[in-house]
Amino acid sequence: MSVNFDAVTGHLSGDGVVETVRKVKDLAGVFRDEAARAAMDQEHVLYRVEAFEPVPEGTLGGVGLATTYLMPGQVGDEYILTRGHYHINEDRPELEVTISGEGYLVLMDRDRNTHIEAMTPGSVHPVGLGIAHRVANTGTEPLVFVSYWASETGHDYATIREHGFSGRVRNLEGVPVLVKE
Ligand code: PAN
Ligand code: ZN
Repeated sequence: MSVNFDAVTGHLSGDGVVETVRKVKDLAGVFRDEAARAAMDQEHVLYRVEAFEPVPEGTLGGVGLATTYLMPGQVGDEYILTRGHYHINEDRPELEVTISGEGYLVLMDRDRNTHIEAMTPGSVHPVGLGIAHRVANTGTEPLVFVSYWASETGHDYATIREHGFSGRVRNLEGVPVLVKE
């Protein structure tokens, strides 16, 4: 079984690649300014993910690979971002590789300490054990990055949906800043 990965664009293609589209309507409650999100075109696409998982999620035996295309822009003064998650198996790490664009990887440990790492073309970011992760696009072009994780990892979205991150990447007078909450 194989698929094709375009190392220049990040595009994954072939049988077995699954595309997921996340629109404004899918990210209710994710941004600090929910009223601003609610006032936007609900069909506007915030990000797309092309994923290749050679074995079903949650089972042993494969490495997942996904390209995320995160759109530029803001909701209120907060940069457009991915929902973010912990891994269900806390002893499973991840790797993020930036293809193009610019932004920040937002990392939060179980004690809710949050920090950011700048993502620029070619930057490689290990996501350590038990670390929630999301990405914010602070540039003017799509931020494209590739993620790798073990198939048995599993994704926990509920914890972040309920508690969020302890910091948000916001545009303060033209400068992206991690603002602690
Ligand atoms: C990534 C993410 C992708 C979309 O492939 O799943 O960037 O973000 P959300 O899944 O938080 O909506 C990854 O972290 N995989 O484990
Ligand atoms: Zn992940």
